[in-house]
Amino acid sequence: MHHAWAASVVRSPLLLDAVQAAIGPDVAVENTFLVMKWPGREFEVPWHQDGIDARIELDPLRSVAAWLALTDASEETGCLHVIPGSQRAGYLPFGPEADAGQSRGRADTINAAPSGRPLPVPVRAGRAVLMDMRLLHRSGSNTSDGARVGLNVRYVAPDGCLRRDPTCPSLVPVSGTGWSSTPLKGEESST
Ligand SMILES: O=C(O)CCC(=O)C(=O)O
Repeated sequence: MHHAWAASVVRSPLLLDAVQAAIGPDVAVENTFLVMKWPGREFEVPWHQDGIDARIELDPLRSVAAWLALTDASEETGCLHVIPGSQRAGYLPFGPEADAGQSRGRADTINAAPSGRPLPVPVRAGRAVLMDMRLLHRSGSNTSDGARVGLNVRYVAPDGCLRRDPTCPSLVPVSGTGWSSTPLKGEESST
C-alpha cells in the first residue's frame, strides 16, 4: 500500500464494486502482499484459509479476500486450487507448518487434512477472484519459464477484525463514510 500502483489497484472501481457487493459500502484494506513464483523454483503454498492465522482472525461475513493476477496464473505457472464449499466448515485449527520443506513463505497452515475435490482456478493477468475468508486453497510451484505474480488483498468492513496483532500495519480505509465514526476494531494505533 506504500506503492502508488498498489494503492490504486486496491481501489479500482470494478474490484471495489465486487468487494462492496460482498461486505457493504464501508471497506478498508487490512493487508496486501505479493506472492512471486519465479520460474524453475519450487514454491508451494500449502492449504490454508486467508481469514485466520497467528496474527489475525477476520469475521468471514465482514471481510473478503481478493487474489489479483498480475501475470497469467495457470496450472503450469502455479495458480490457486480451491476446495469449493469448504468455507461451510468454518475456520479449521491451524498451526506452524509440520514440514517446512513442503513450502516456504507461510507461517501457519491448517492441521487437518482437507477433504473435498480441489479445483484449479486459472486467472488471466488483470483479472481477480474474490474468496470467502474460510475457503481452503493452496497453490503449486511454477513449472513454466516465466514469472507468476499475484497480489493478495484482504478487505474488511467495520468490525471485520475479530482479532488483530497490534504489530500489523494500520487498516487503510478505501471506501464509504463509516470509518470516521466507527472505531477500527483491533486497530490501536490508527490516527
Ligand atoms: O499466490 C499464491 O500462490 C497463493 C497465495 C495465498 O493464497 C496466500 O498466501 O494467502
